[in-house]
Amino acid sequence: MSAETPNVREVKGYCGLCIARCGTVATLTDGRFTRLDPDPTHPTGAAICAKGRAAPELVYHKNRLKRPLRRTRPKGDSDPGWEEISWDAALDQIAAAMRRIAEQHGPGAVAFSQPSSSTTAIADSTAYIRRLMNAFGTPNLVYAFDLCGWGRAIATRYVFGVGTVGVASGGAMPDIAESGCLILWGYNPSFSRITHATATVAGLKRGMKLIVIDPRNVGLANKADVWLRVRPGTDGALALGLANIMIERGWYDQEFIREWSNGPFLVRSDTGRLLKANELASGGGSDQFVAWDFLVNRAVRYDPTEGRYEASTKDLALRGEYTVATMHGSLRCRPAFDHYATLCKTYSPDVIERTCWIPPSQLEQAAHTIWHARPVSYYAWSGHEHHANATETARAMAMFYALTGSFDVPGGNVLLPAVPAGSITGEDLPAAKRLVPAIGLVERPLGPARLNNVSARDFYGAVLEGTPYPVRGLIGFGNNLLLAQGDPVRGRAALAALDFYVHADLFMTPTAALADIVLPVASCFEREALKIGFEISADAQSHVQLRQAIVEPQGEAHSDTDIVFGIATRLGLGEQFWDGNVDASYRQQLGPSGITLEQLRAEPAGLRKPLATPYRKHAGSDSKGNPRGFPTPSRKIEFWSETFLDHGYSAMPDFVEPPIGPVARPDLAVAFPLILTCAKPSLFCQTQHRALPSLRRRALHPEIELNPATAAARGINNGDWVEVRTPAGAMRARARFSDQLDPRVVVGEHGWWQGCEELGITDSDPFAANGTNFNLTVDAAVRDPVSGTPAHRSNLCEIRPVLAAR
Ligand SMILES: Nc1nc2c(c(=O)[nH]1)N[C@H]1C(S)=C(S)[C@@H](COP(=O)(O)OP(=O)(O)OC[C@H]3O[C@@H](n4cnc5c(=O)[nH]c(N)nc54)[C@H](O)[C@@H]3O)O[C@H]1N2
Ligand SMILES: Nc1nc2c(c(=O)[nH]1)N[C@H]1C(S)=C(S)[C@@H](COP(=O)(O)OP(=O)(O)OC[C@H]3O[C@@H](n4cnc5c(=O)[nH]c(N)nc54)[C@H](O)[C@@H]3O)O[C@H]1N2
Ligand code: SF4
Ligand SMILES: [Mo]
Repeated sequence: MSAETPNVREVKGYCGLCIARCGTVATLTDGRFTRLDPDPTHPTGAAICAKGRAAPELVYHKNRLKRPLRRTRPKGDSDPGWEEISWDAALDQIAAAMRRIAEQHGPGAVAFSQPSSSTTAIADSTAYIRRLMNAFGTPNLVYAFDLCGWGRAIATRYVFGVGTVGVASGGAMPDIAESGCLILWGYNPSFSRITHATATVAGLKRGMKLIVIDPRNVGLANKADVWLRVRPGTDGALALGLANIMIERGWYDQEFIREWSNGPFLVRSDTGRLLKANELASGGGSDQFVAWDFLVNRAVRYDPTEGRYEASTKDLALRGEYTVATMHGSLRCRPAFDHYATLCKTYSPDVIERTCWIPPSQLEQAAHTIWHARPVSYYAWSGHEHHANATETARAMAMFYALTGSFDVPGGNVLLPAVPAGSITGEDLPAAKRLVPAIGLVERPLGPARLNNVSARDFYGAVLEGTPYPVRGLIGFGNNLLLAQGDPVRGRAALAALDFYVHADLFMTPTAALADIVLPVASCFEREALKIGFEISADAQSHVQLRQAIVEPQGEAHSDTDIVFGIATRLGLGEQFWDGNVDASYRQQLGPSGITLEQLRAEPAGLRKPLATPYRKHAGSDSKGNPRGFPTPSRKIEFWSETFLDHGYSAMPDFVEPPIGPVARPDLAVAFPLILTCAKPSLFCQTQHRALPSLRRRALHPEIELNPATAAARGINNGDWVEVRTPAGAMRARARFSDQLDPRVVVGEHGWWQGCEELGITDSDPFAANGTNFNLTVDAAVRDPVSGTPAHRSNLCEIRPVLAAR
């Protein structure tokens, strides 16, 4: 080839930078990664975003970490005195520190951390990180799960037994292609998951109805049939209010509720607990529930082990009050659904108008559209997940959704099929059977700690106060705690107080800067990864791909997977890590699929393993010939949760006002009259990517969106720097006017700290009130009682103009 003709090569793969995982074609020019484009033949390859297009800038950025570094000066010193060390030395020191801490305090005193896989490529390695934790013997994984995943994927399990959204956890995804009506609830896929946005636009073209529930008119809101401009933090009330209209109008699938929910179960009016069959005068099992047949006026027993009633379900009462003959005499009882309907009734349209700031006509229009345009699907994300009432909001949404009867039908939220795959997370390893309870489990037994996930605040408590037991070490795979979480000052103190902290990342961040050892990580374009299923549809789920490394890692960077294997080997756990052979781990995962590693290597674009989608799987039979039902204690969708009651929570998801809000704290609202919420930017992922000039040029500084009238009352012009102050702290941002926003609400952005040298912007101090760290304004002590989710949204604030940023 002559010097003038560049050697151009294209490599198919997918972009790992965010949850969309877009199918891509990378161009290499003379061996250098120069472009990323969509791969239209890929199930997620219709388009890519600006961040994806900036991938070469990310890969070759001069601030990338390139060699392992060791701190030589004390934490707290403004200069850490980073010294380059070899990988061997780094891994030896990590293993030695882990052993030392485990000997002194037990392996649970070594916590791990990772970033969210929705905002990074850590999904390449999460199963290996979990396996290392299980092999070593610690349950404590610190990450933003309480803020991201809990609401949509786990809280809803207390209703459906499965997540209603988020297939990664086996949840039911919106089948947008077949939906009659889609609800985007506090979710803006135009910015955050373009694969869902393109599917929505295609749906709108064929006449699908769209409901957007968001304080902002953003993304697809202006194309929606109904845009509900909800007051931040009141989505739980809205879900109950929508359900109220649907129940009042008879717009709900009674047959489905009767057959597949625990709505018919009788609740004793004296104790407020579900009536059990062994309490009946006619007798029955202590684990059996009781419903009422209103035609023949008698109690009907239900056996959850078989998932069957003793008689036909067609006349089971959902409403009303009945007198039941029991061992203790006559008892008044009402079906659980009657309790739910009564709760919903307290959220009448005028209450919703006062609570959520949504006019009755719009509420009615939304309920009407939802019922008449079935099948309905929905996806709810950060808009409802970042509040101190996230769990009950998610449950209320799930119950409202159950009314539509669209669960697991074509066009509803569907439990998509998956290519069979082997698990490698290592729950069966010897040390995994002896784990101490994860931090936070005792305080919140139904929360994320149940799945061995630890919130930042609880982790800080374990380090600083030794509660519930001391944590002395942190093995960090990314995660930018000090920018992503509230209480950054306390977080800094906790990280500095650790006996040992290693952090693996692409860039030096304020969080990484507190580590003893920093490891350079290869970006997803510099490493291989296996992905089985692409989540958004049955077709996407059938796609299996071994993503190739497009270029060599920068400097001495390694993949997170290699780092896990390196640590495991040094700890003497190599045998539990396929003797260090990553390929063998791929083979174990692929085993049940029938696809071989060789086939995948030969086909970088990926392979399809065609999958059929059975619907209404709850109506199918289990191995004993019983109706499969739902994986809840009652095998039914639970409108009434005895599990919640047993743990001191309410059986039904009543709405609780945001703890720092105008209704709960009118005293604070005097000095802080505005409601502060936030949203993700389209050009960056969370706290990342501000150093990439092509992106930063388009968004130089954080913004705070506010109504022009709100600004005028405070002498603020569009573009002015302002101070945003809450009872917890302050930050600065530039005013951006939006006349569609309620004048009582302002919307900020988090994640700003990183400079961009090419544009002359320096890093900002994440701990200074005149800096740009939104999470200084968050009081992380304000938390959801079930999940510990801190209220990053629906805070109170005041805004005033300031002369300059800093
Ligand atoms: N106020 C406010 N706070 C929020 C949110 C909000 O909307 N508002 N959002 C919340 C949500 S939803 C989430 S998920 C969290 C996110 O918080 P985190 O999960 O901490 O995610 P990021 O802040 O994006 O930081 C990711 C870090 O991982 C690094 N990284 C990227 N890719 C890799 C990789 O492949 N390997 C390794 N080892 N490191 C990598 C990045 O360089 C970066 O330092 O923040 C939460 N905090
Ligand atoms: N470009 C980009 N893509 C991303 C990310 C990113 O940072 N940037 N992060 C990834 C991650 S980890 C996540 S979690 C997802 C998040 O994806 P989304 O959930 O779409 O993220 P947000 O923009 O934080 O929140 C969605 C909407 O909630 C609205 N909102 C704010 N408060 C409320 C409220 O009280 N109620 C309701 N109903 N709505 C409210 C906001 O105005 C916003 O439009 O995106 C993923 N993809
Ligand atoms: S939306 Fe952008 S960042 Fe996310 S996977 Fe697609 S191209 Fe990558
Ligand atoms: Mo997230």
